[in-house]
Amino acid sequence: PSPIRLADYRPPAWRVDHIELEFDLGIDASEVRSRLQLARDPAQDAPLRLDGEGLELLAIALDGRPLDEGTYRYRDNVLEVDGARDGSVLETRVRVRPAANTALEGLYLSGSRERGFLLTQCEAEGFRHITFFPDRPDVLAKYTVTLRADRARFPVLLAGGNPDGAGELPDGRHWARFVDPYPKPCYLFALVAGRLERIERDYRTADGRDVRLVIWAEADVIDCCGYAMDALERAMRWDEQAYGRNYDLSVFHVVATHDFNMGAMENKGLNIFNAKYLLADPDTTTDDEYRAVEAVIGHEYFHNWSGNRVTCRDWFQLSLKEGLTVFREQQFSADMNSAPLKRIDDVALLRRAQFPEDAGPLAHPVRPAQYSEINNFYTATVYEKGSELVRMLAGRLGREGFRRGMDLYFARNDGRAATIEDFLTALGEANGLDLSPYLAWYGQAGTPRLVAEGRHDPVRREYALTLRQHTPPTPGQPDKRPLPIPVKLALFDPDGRMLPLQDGATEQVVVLDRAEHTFVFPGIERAPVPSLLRGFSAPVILECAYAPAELALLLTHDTDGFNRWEAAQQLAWRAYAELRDERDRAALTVWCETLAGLFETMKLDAALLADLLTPPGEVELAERETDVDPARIHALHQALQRELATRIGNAALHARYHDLASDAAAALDAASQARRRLRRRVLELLALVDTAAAQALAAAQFDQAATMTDRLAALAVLVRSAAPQADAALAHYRKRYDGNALALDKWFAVQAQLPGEAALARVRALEADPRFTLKNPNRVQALFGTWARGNPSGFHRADGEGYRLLAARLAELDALNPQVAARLATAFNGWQRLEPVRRGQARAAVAGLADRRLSRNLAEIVGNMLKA
Ligand code: B3K
Ligand code: ZN
Repeated sequence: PSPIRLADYRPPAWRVDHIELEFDLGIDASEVRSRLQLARDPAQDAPLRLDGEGLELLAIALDGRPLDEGTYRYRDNVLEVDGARDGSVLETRVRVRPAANTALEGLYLSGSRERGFLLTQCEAEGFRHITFFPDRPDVLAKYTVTLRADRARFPVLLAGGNPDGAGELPDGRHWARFVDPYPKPCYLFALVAGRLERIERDYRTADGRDVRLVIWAEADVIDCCGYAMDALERAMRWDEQAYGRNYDLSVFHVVATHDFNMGAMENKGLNIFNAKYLLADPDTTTDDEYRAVEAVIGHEYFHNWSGNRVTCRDWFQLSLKEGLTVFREQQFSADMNSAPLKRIDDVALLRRAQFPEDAGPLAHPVRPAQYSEINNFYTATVYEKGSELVRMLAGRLGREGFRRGMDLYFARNDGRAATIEDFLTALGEANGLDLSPYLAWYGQAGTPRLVAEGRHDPVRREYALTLRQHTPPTPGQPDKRPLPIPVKLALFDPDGRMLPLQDGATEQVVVLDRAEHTFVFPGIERAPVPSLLRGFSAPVILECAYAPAELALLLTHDTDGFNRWEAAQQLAWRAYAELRDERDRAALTVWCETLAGLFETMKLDAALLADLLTPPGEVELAERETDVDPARIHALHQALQRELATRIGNAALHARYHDLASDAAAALDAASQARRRLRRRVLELLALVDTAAAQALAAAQFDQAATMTDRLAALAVLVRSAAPQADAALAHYRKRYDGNALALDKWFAVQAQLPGEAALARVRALEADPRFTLKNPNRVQALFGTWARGNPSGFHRADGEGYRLLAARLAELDALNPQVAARLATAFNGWQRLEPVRRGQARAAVAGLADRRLSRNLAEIVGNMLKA
């Protein structure tokens, strides 16, 4: 199939101003009647064409008259109708089959036939699996939705919008109607029907609207929804205060399902969540997961303005809603928790997930120019790099300027399907600035390299900082242009004090908007140490020839928490390279000494210390190498951390572990979470230098843990260090949590992290476990995702067995759920940079897949993988 191109965009020839939908719901078969009020674009002369996939057409009428065969055609997923005029009404009746829908797109069944419930997922193009419609985001319609079903089997009936009546029908059936006053694209349509429990809360918006908040879940997990409800209320208040955005319907529903292709979905008035990002209780939820629930609750809620009230003109503009909403979510999380820790987490994620994507065969711009399957473009680039672009713009405008710009953006585009140009124009106009140079960031793939070189002139008492940029070529984009790169910086004197710059300020932003430029700072007496790209002010790779002692100075004295961590990362990176190349240990020594010093002082926040003590992971280390050998990287990564643990010393590690362990309460406050984070890190380090003792501590911690955070941390140490206590702990865990899907996912995932050769046999054993199924995306991610995407030494075997197993499962999975298969296939990203033996094996496995009959989703990923 030929790709869809941004350059080919045309406005819709036919709009739908109003749609009435009626559902007669059943597990095996559901009937959908639709009534479309059509409007024609007078400037275009195209026949009426509607999207529809896998629909069984039962009846069709135009302007009240049934259509004769020959006046309409349904083929190749398009329904073409003759004789439609501006103002015509098209009615169709179709049958769909929810229980047979394993792709989890359109109308499907979550859970078992006997007890499960029905729900929909439409973004990006699922609505065409429900009824005939122009399935594109620039067709905005008002929805009236009526649901009918058996009352005993489907006591709860929900759709987006405000409730507009409900009642009884003959034969034990009932109905409910919902009207959404806000025009929306069809990807935001949703319904839910089945046996669900609820928790509720009343909320009054800042502008005085009373809203009923309802979270729905199956009976066995309804007690785990309270945390999400609190988080929702925090998110709503935050959006009122930070952006002046109020909620706009009288109800807000959130529903939890265990069967979901991604994290959650922002359907208007009826958010649907993967249970993983909604349910939370101390017995099954880790601290990181609590924060993820809060973040995703915020993310989907914030979409109500950035995505729903203002939506995207076409799917190329996806980052208009996703990058912006991730940015808003990150701000929210930073305000609710710790801003520097949040920044560290976000940048670590960017480096782990987005940088490799941007450097490999799947690289694409934040606004892609073409796609074959849009679901393949819900990527770290569109989301996380997209957020970084918004962050640069926000930094450029300052807090108030950005708020002014956002106010104008929302006011001007409310009820519209907008573009990234609309966004930049509003931000710029509100501030009297031309932001169009930043558009280049949206169109150019690849991570820019920023090279910094400082020169101090003691005679002129000047510091000259030369910045250069270049971006390596990416598939289809051999030549790159310079981009505007905002570099937030400070200068430190050799004693670790910040020097005054312009107007006495100690921090300044310079923008490199060409290939090279030198910035001169006057009045600098002694050679300073520059703290560059503070807070990670641009998504680039900084190359600066710091001496190890200079990085140690920043690690110790920088006032920017993020840059302290960054200095530790840079030191660790060099220390790693020294070990790898068997060179002198200058950086290694400084890294160990400085961190050991910080470890002793006890002054640092425990969570920041835990992060400082964590070097870049194996995926990030591989990122900077050619002829990658993941087994060797794993060994060096362990050796690197062993050096650090040795320098800190057994005694200090034991002492700190016991000090932290004395507080075993389950409290969720920041200080308790920070202690648990550091305790985990200390236990991991201890396992490298005093293994048997660490394993005994881990076993005891596992038995006595008051939180899942402590329990899972202990279990991970036991499993990964192949402890004699590991099997008993796994068996105990398995028994305790049998029947708890989310806890069992962690049981699969922790074993999929087994390093090295042992992983494959374990993965094989686990896929034969009766609790494993390819039909559940969370389970697939827990086992195969963790192994293939998060455990390089376990997946990348020199004998190629890992690649062959994954390829075989991808083929099976693709027949069930193409979206999940395509995402898992990205595990092969980076295969070209493997050492020759593994490279040959990986290529053969990917090529073997490409020879099969694949979904459009998987075919595109595999094809791109082989093209570059
Ligand atoms: N908008 C959805 C993602 C839909 C993915 C479709 N394959 C969740 C989110 O980003 O909020
Ligand atoms: Zn989103």
